[in-house]
Amino acid sequence: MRHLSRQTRFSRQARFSRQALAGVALAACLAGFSLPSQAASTVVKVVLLDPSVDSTIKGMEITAQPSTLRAGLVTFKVTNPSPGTIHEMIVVRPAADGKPMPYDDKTDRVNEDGIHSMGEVSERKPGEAGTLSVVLQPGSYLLMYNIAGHYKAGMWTTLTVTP
Ligand SMILES: [Cu+2]
Repeated sequence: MRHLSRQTRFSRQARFSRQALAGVALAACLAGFSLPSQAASTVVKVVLLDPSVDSTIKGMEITAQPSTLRAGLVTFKVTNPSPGTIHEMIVVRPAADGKPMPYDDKTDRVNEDGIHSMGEVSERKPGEAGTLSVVLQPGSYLLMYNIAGHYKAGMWTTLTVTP
């Protein structure tokens, strides 16, 4: 039942997109120019969170909006609203076999030699922001922090890129 309603919603969205696209194409024709072959980059807003930002947060968190997006050029706009803690964001392509990130207990960090990093916004000070633009192919990605202890405290989230 739930599956059916999700499918219905999807086909509605697909229909809407086609109509919207037709409208844009018509507007472009009327204005006398053609559509660019590549869509503009998708913006993903990323917020780095810990209990000093919101006391309901137990460990550490990272939020991404949207968390599902189309393949192509993606621009991550990362903010660290924490009043006292440095945070960062690394975009990682997880192993295809679903193995967990290789962890080094001595440094309390993910071993970056053992992961496929697509780029990062490194070590933002409290209140700082940063931007990363990267071309993402369809697949699953992790957004994570790798400052000592942060990944283990829950500072990661998933990103789904569709064709
Ligand atoms: Cu962090």
